[in-house]
Amino acid sequence: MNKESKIFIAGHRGLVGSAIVRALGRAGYRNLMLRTRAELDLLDQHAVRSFFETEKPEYVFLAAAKVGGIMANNTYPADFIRENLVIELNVMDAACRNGVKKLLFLGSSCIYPKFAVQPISESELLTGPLEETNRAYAVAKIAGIVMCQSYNTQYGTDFISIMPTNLYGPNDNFDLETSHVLPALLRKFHEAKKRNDPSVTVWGTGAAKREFLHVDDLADACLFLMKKYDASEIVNIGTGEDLSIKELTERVRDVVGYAGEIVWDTLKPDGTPRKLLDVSKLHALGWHHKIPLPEGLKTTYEWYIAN
Ligand code: GFB
Repeated sequence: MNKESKIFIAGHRGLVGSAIVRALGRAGYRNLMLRTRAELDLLDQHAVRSFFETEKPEYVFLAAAKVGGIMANNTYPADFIRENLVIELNVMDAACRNGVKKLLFLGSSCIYPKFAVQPISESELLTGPLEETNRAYAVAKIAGIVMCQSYNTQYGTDFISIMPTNLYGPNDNFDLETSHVLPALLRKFHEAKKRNDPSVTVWGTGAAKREFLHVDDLADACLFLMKKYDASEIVNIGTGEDLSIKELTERVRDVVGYAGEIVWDTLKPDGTPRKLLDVSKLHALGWHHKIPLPEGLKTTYEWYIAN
């Protein structure tokens, strides 16, 4: 991949895609191909094929996906499996037919079994039952991994799959019903502080543990692996450290500066008890994350206020 290569970032307005665009821009890549949903509907096979035939991208970052937090996944499983399968099928098949040199597919840590051995190494894939709240999404992402591997085997493509842990940062979804926990907490505490609410309600028991990676670190890892990695085996991307939702909640409360109470809504699901990724393969390849959680929380809160 050189500075003039034609690089298509599918999903460039989302949390991950927008971070990849920033990282490519910083690194001097000048030939980025960006299409909004109105310009190119990735669910439309004909449109995707004709885009690849006409524009001939050389490299593809497949960051487009139907994503959401625990409640969105649990409430709209049909949308999650359908849209993700269709996007993967349309983009990967068109990439193969049109000689794309390399494609990077974004998976998710939720592909691993609910009770996977911690920290979760790549070899845990397909060794046990999935977490129920995001089974549909996970199955679609697993299908994406197997598609990459199958196209590599049968057609000699260079499609790589990476599995990021829970992500956060600028351009996240801050909708209280459909977002992930970290943006939801920033917004809940911010609004409660402004309204002088006596308490903030947080979902679940707070006992679940999660690992959080700033999306600018993820984007950096994506560029690194696009250049350095070309095997079919999946690679975990994370920090190697996790904390409980209770600890995260207290940290967010402190960053926002909210003085009221925290109330736990235990009727809401906790989801997977723990999903800490084993990042030894990534470290052995030579990549480490740089943004510590306290710093990432602070800058993401600043971004939220400004935007
Ligand atoms: O971030 P989250 O929705 O995703 O929830 P998952 C993480 C934990 O935070 C759960 C708790 O234990 C939630 O119950 N939580 C507490 C909250 N308060 C809130 C809140 O206000 N909003 C949200 N959303 N959670 C998703 C998967 O699982 O993670 C996706 O459903 C994907 O498929 C993504 O893999 C990375 O980590 O549980």
